[in-house]
Amino acid sequence: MRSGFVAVAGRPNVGKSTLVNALCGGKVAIVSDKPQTTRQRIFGIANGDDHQLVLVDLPGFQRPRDALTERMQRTVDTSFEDVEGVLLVLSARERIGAGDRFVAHRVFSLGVPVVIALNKVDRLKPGHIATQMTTAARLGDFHALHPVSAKTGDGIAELRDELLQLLPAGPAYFPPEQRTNLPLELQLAELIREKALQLTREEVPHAISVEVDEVRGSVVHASLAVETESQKQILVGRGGSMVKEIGTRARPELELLLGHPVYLELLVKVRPRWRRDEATLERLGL
Ligand SMILES: Nc1nc2c(ncn2[C@@H]2O[C@H](COP(=O)(O)OP(=O)(O)OP(=O)(O)O)[C@@H](O)[C@H]2O)c(=O)[nH]1
Ligand SMILES: [Mg+2]
Repeated sequence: MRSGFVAVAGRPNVGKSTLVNALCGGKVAIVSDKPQTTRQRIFGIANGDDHQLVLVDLPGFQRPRDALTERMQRTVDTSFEDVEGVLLVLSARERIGAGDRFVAHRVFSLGVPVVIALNKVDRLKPGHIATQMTTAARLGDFHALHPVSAKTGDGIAELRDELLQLLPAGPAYFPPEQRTNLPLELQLAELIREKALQLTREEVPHAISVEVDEVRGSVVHASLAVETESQKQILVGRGGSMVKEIGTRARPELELLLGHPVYLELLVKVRPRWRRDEATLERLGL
């Protein structure tokens, strides 16, 4: 049996969570086209007959602006201990630049193997991919470099095999049926937040937090908090249309996770400056 942890690092929005889901063969982390989607450390546990690979999905590297983003960056900074390697994720769709070099500088100094995933190569011309691979290769003394598409699955099996090679002999840290470390209520809250992120833009996605207040039988009570009255109006939508749509999109995924039909009750409220409130952040598990 081989087992161990591999941290997943990179700038916001490069596709770390999509990649973790693809490598685990199932959804453990929520995904959106907005940066700073992932706010906490999420394990994606990939089991095989003779291995257990625990991918540690992380927030993107960022310069903290408030208590929330400070906590997010602290999570990143403290998650590189006791890992067998780091998966450094880059987006092939964007210029590999200063932000990536900043992350690279940090992960290449850890003294563990760094595997680079050049993600989002789908629909890119081979010549462009080759150029991006050359740039990526200059980031540091990498162990391996894989062009992949977390979206189409291209290159994922090869990347997974590469990561398995990093694992030493060891026990399974989690029971085989466990997919992630997040408690069930946090998983439910995250799925709801994902739908809210998909449907909002500009500053609104960053101001949303979701808490599951109660799961009683088939009824799930959850509240979405934003920071201002105008954000609340956006999230509620005309005649409640927005919050209704969030519920419609979230419900099938909650049902899949819980394994039974769900009646979802969503409440939208204003919690001024929650991103600066340590007690609230603590309660949200951030
Ligand atoms: N075309 C394409 N898009 C991708 C691919 N992987 C991820 N994406 C998209 O990139 C966006 C960001 O994906 P995430 O997985 O949330 O990115 P992340 O790095 O976890 O982002 P943060 O948690 O905010 O740091 C989403 O819109 C994904 O659908 C890919 O291989 N190809
Ligand atoms: Mg993420």
